[in-house]
Amino acid sequence: MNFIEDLKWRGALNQVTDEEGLLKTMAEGQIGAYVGTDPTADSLHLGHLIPFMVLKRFQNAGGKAVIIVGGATGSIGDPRPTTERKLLSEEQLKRNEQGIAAQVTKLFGQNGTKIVNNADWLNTMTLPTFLREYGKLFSINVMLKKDVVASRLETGISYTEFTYQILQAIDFLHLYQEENVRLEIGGSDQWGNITAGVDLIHTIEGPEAAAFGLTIPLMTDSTGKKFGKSEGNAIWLNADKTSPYTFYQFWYNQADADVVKYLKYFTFLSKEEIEALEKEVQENPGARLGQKRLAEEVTAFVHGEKAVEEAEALSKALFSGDVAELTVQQIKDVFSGVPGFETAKKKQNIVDFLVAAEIEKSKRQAREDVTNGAIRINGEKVTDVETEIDPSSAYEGQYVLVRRGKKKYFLGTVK
Ligand code: 545
Repeated sequence: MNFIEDLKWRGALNQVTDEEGLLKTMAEGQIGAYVGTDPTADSLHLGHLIPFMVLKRFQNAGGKAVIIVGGATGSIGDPRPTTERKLLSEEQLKRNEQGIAAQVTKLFGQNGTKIVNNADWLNTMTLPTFLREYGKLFSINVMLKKDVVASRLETGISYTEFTYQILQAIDFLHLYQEENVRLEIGGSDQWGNITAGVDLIHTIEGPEAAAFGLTIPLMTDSTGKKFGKSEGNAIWLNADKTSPYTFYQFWYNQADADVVKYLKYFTFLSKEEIEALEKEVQENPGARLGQKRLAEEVTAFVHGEKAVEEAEALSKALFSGDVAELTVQQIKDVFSGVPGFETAKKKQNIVDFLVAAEIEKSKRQAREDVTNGAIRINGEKVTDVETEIDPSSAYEGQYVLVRRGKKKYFLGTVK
């Protein structure tokens, strides 16, 4: 399968400006492709990962990968379909730039990937140059027809955001001229900006110039919901914002109906490997082999092999109830974002404690669960209803971890 056929099979191709031309150009010799990202946050999340994965596939197919961190474009703001953005402060931009650059460096390693900042050529351009050399080549009539701009004509759009597409187009031209970049890749929301670049290159370099654009569809899950959130929170690529354990679990918990789709889209496994997993999922869904492989592959890509081992060890500990040795950091990672309860430092009777924490609805139910051996405190089974528990006896006195039944954990913060 060639690059495009592979993307189609993976469901990762939305639009491409000239499929035949692109494949022909790729066959003629090594070319570059680029993905741009604006430093509007200090970390990427899963929604942003997709074009980078396609860029990686392009690299694996023999191409050269170039990434723009948009110091200049980020200071302007790509118009959203709804409302005007707030300008970011210089400080914020710098901080975000560093975060994003570190992340893409980690994803791509040093193997020939070029990471550049468009501030290097856009911030030094004078206004007359901009207007004479580029502005003159853009038709307002065409610019107004771009989807995002059109959708903002009702609600309003500033001159600044309206101009954004020209900046992104200049970037493509710059990389075309300086880095042999022939293809720009982005999510489907980037089609208007990408085609602005292709058009600019054709105007300046001639209609036959080999410049192409490719977009990727927005991912949805089997219920039609926007993909990439867990309990309403975005899944970030930065380990300080979403722990590798939470990241791993996010993938592990995907539905059978989605897992093959995600294996195609988010891993570098081959068609044969994915088809074998598909069979496994159909024949033995309970084993969750597809989900396990998905979690391992994506976690390894984003956080490294070691993070996979740690996430799996932690999952095992939680599953078996063997939690006494967990560190405070591991507890924070596992339970961040999960509702918990607060408890006082003082010793408490187990039954009263369970009811006060709202783990049990009534004292009667609490007694029954304790007697039946369904309750564990910090990994240890408590079966005597007269037990006095000391909430600050483990985890540096900060937490008490309760398990009810086989799976359900509750985290108490000791106040
Ligand atoms: C800038 C200069 C270029 C080419 C592209 C750009 C950025 C582009 C854009 N892209 C999005 C983005 O989001 C912010 C990231 C937060 C840290 O705005 N104009 O920068 C997203 N992009 C990835 C995908 C996207 C897109 O990073 O393309 O479609 C999301 O999946 O929205 O010369």
